Amino acid sequence: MIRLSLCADRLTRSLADVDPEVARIVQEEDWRQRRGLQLIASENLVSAAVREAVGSVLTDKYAEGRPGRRYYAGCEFADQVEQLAEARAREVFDTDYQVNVQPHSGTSANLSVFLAVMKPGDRILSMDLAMGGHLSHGSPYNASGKLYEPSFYGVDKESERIDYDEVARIAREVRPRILVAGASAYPRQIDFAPFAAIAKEVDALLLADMSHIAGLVAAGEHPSPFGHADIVTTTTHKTLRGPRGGLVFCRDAWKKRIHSAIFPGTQGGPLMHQIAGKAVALKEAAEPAFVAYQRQVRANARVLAEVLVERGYRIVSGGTDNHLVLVDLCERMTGAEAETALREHHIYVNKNLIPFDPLPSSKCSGIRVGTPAMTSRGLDENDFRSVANLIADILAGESVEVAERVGALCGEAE
Ligand code: DSN
Repeated sequence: MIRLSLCADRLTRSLADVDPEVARIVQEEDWRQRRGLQLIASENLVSAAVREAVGSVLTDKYAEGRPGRRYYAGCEFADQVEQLAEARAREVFDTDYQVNVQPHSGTSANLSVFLAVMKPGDRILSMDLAMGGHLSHGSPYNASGKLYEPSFYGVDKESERIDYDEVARIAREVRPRILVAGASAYPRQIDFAPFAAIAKEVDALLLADMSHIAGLVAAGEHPSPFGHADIVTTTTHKTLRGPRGGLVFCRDAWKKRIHSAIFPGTQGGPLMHQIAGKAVALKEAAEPAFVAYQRQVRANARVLAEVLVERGYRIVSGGTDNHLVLVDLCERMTGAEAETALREHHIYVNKNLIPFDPLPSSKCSGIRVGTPAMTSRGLDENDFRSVANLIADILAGESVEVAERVGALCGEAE
């Protein structure tokens, strides 16, 4: 029958066959990722298994609601995969907190938390975006800063680390409803115990946004916020090495409000294919190889910082405890110029403000360099020594054999 064969055709024809234009773009992005050094600290490379789950038929299913209590029929497999993701999330982070695996992103996870526990106009105290914080923690450009009243703490001018006494001083003054511990460009360990003590003293809730460090936390390579924070949010696609998305964990008392703030509060139907990918990534994160991977991520970041110091750059806070290095370009060029120069040689970093940066965010005095993605490709400390020297050579305008050296590192990574 013509009708049937047309249907079958639509369901089975390949992307390259149906849409060569998009197929080409995907292929070129695949090539760009393989032939370059991916050093953007918030990026990583998922496994083929995660990609298979994300590209599965689960994308077709509407499953509004929670497992076992959906608004649509036919959710038995959606329930299974979501319950699996929830159980694995608790196991990976060794926690009995409640979890919701439906947030589409870290920002939507944070917005749902704010909706759950605050009224418009309530106060948030978080790290200043210009000091390493995140847009969704009260930036005036984000809904979190438009609906709520934000105040910010920064880092100490000398140590360029969080000064917990200063956080406490501001918290006493501001009396926030929520204190946020979490950053997107902070190379040092975050100590959740003093944050919890401050929150308790001023009667605030502590939200730990561990998006950048979730993989390190899962592997025991960074202290855990569980047991300290009332609510923990994370993205799944950074050091955790899953598909794009978010998770929210909370103590029992906040369970009902958090679930309903995610759906129907801020989202409609969950992305079941993404949730399947999260489940796979969380299984991978429970394997011993994941611990070895996270140790290598940190070791690589340390070498990167050391060599850049040898090459005359200043590293914000003097080093790194995690997966990223914040490089002060010491006025030799702006972060924007460095980003462009490196990109021309297939090395991808992002311009970044450094603490107390005199330049605007369109220029920046620094770059942020991260090790998760290239460590996923198999690079070790020796390779990262070469990566750091390559970066320094390019920024110094020495382009001798740069293409070959980048190519060798990418080949190394195959
Ligand atoms: N955009 C991410 C980062 O680069 O850190 C945070 O959402």
